[in-house]
Amino acid sequence: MEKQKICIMGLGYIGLPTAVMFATHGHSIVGVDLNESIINTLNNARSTIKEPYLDILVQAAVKSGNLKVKKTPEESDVFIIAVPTPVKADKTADMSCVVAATKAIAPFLREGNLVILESTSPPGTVNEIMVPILAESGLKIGEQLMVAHSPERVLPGRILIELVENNRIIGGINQKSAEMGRDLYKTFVNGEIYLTDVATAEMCKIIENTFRDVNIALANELAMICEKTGVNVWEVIRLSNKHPRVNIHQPGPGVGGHCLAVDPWFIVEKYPEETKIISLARRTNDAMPEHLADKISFILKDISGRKKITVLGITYKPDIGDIRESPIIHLIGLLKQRQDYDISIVDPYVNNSEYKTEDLLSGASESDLIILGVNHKEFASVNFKVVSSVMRNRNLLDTRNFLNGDELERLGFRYYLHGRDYHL
Ligand code: SAJ
Repeated sequence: MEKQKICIMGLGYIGLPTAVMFATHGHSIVGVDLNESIINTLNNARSTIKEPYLDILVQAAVKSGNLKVKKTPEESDVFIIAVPTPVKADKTADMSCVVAATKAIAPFLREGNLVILESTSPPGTVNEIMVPILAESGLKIGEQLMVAHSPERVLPGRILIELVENNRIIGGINQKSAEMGRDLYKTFVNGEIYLTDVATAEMCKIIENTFRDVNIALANELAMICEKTGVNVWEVIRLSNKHPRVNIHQPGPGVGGHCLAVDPWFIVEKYPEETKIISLARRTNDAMPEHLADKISFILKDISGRKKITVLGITYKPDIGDIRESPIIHLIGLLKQRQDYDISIVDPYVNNSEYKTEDLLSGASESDLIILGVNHKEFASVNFKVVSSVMRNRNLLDTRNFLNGDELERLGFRYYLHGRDYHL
């Protein structure tokens, strides 16, 4: 495909990697973001997001002259919208960034342009929210201006690999819009590209993440049942998954991140009557920190004086630094509300002024309980013999079935496993 000028609105977790992929494959990219510090950092060829290999690609894209970052859009061949679509306190989607980005590009649209929405959005967004704004350009939608939805599907921690390898769905407001989208993404996508209509593409994206959320809720419900039964949920899942058609997900402290913990609400908002399983699953996963807080109160109930808890890992999943919607952060909040615990945090991936981290030995010093919150790979090689020597009481709660319980018990720990031990 000949070189295209592509304007990408929003340079976050999806917009930035997408921009550098297009830029390093020969297209000319205008990246637009409202945040001055993001603009300056990127124009200095430094990445604003921690993601494997992204810094190298940002450098290549900016130094080649193919990626320029600014505050406002300009005339282009293609416009890609990759702005956040968070959920509000009332669990409905906050579409203000999509609306603002669509309004911002409207004055720069010309005949023959393609507008693509990548942000995960409630069903109906393209036709009900975007098309009326785009029509204000005076261009005939579907004839002079093409519009498509190509939902992002990449996994944080593997974004660049998955941008290339994953299959993609592109939904167009008509066949031509979808085909133009396919020709563009083929620049760097090696996976299959499936064409469909916008409403189908919107529904696919939401249900993919909902599928995972519902399955995790089932695993979490099973964990709570197993605790009452005195059975080890991890062993139940391991053995059940030997069945050729069973794939039970992993229980844990809850579901975090900006996707699984958010997207299912978009479908609940639109179809409240029908989404009984989906909303119950969402609430089940959201309640897991509460369940763990009860368990922690139980573990610490006989210890007198002020109690200290050491939390290993506060991110929403392992080996990344992202703490958005992290269930462990919710758990810390609940623990602070319930009792005046001393809480120390150990997390090699987090550098955050609100959540100060400590090194392991000072964090564990005089501690009454270690909680393994996230299974960062670094925690697999912790020397718990040394750690135990600085603790006041040797209790350990493993929320992920990550540590060697037998070994810890040999070292004098009382090892509590989420999904197995809980006797109120
Ligand atoms: N989790 C469990 N048990 C499991 C799997 C995950 O408790 O069996 C928890 C994790 O600990 C984490 C949360 O769920 O807190 C989400 O983690 P994840 O790795 O499942 O997914 P995300 O949110 O990082 O990325 C998802 C991906 N969607 C799917 O796998 C269907 C990704 O492909 C999407 O692009 C991304 O959402 C998105 O942006 O929508």
